[in-house]
Amino acid sequence: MNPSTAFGISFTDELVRCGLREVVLAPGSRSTPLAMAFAEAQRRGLIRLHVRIDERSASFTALGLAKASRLPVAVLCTSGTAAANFHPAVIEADESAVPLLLLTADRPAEMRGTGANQVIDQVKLYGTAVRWFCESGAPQAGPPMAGYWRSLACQAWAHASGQAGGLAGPVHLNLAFREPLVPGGAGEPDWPEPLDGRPDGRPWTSFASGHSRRAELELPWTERGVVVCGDGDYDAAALVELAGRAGWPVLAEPSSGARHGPNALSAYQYVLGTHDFMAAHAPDLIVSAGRPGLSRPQSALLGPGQARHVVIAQGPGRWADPQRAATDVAPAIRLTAVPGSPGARDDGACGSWLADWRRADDVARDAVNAMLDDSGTLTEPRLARDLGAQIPAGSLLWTGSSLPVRDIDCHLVPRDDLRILASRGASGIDGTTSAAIGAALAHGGPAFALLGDLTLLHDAPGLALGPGEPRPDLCLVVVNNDGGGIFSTLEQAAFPGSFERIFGTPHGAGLQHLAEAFGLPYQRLEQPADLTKALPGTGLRMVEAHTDRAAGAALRARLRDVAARAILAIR
Ligand SMILES: Cc1ncc(C[n+]2csc(CCOP(=O)(O)OP(=O)(O)O)c2C)c(N)n1
Ligand SMILES: [Mg+2]
Repeated sequence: MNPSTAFGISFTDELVRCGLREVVLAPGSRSTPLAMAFAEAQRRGLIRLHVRIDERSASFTALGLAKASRLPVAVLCTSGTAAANFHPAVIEADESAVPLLLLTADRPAEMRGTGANQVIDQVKLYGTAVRWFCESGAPQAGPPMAGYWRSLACQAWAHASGQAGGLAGPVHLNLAFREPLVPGGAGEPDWPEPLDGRPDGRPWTSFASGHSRRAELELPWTERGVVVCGDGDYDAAALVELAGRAGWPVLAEPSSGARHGPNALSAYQYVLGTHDFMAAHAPDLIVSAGRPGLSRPQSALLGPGQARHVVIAQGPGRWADPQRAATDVAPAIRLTAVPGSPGARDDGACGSWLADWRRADDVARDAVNAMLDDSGTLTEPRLARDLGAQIPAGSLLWTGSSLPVRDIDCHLVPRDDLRILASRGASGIDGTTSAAIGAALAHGGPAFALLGDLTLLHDAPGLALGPGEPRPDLCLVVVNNDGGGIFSTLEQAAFPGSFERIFGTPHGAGLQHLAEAFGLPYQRLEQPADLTKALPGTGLRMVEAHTDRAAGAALRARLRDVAARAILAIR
């Protein structure tokens, strides 16, 4: 057996022992030893292998798989610019703490800097975006290597998964291979040492986890508290429970996993945007978690003010406080002196605080719904609302950056039977098709994605699934407003001379042709009622709705206005 093959077999076996179940690869020659080992592992039913043409799509597919499964996913590519195409997904994985094993094949040291074909500097290619980097060195026969390769796999797994004690995230192994890259057959000498791992299928290194007790911040109860939940994979249930005990409203972004329970509001963005209500309902205490970042009123709430602002850390060394307004950062909270609980001071404090927020939320939602229903036309906010309400229990919903995630945020009625994900770490519009496909593949139930047209086009290669590839049950619902609708809601829209070309970026692409090119079933929505008929189905499919950017911006302004008036009319 040659060294490259020996490495591929033992490294793959060790990753499987660690728990690896999903691998994505893009084709190339230098990565052959691992590609062949992964294909063999798939043949033996140990892993599921996904093959993509484009490394950027491959890495975002891995991101989606890892995000939905909460397990490290390996993604393999060849040397050269192939490796650079992983970078956007690496950044998103870093920012949103998604465990990825980035396996970039490379030429051995003696070929670097020589002008050899497809050689670039891949050492620490992703800079500080990875939890750990290792330049493995080309496999060779002796000194004994099996222990090194197996230990390396475990080390990478531990850093990616967070078992090494840090925050989960991406890990980069730059793997040099010398030829021969393929198994040599019978003529090759036997490998000089046993390649076996530990007995009983155990990993080479096991990591004890759960030994560090999380310090809790003791927080005395106050009536005027709010819980703000941003994007992220954290203990949302604990925050929902905290808000329930404390009598605080939950202002939860869709991808926080916290928009459920009786205190979760659905139209909170409208409430936050209503100045007079907020002036009368300034909280004394804000507890925020995850990465909030969907609107200016939400940023204003989290900005400097009089409130005590406790930020729940996303993990070791990571918390979100873009306004630098946090008064405390803590891994968890223990609420004390809650009225009605043993030992609490009973000063009859349970007043109208939560009721006021709920009432404002109710009237805002009713006013907005009435306006959306009255027009009878298929608008972006209505589509988002109806999609969020109509998809079946147990569905996964991937929300694209830009207006889709915001429209869902403004109109999603709390549900505890949905899993909502988004790439909100770096909030790119890149890789979204692939990330949604990856997440749908891991979800194992019906999946839907709400995407803008530019977002879909940005990752059109992600639609290219070869004939032998695992296919997701995913309905891509594309809001086609022929460009970046979000810019029509920003100050840039006031500069009509250049706006359309440099911000609006119309493309005129016929998405039905794109669907056809990739062999996807396609439906066009003409009116709101069409959505119900378009959602059922299996496999990867596309549903498109044509909307208008400027009209959408005007409608959103009218919705804010009608919601604010309804809130201010409360007696
Ligand atoms: C990779 C990347 N490039 C550029 C941006 C800036 N950006 C934010 S939203 C947006 C437009 C998105 O358009 P579309 O997907 O059609 O959604 P819409 O705004 O119409 O809802 C752009 C270009 C980004 N977030 N990520
Ligand atoms: Mg658009």
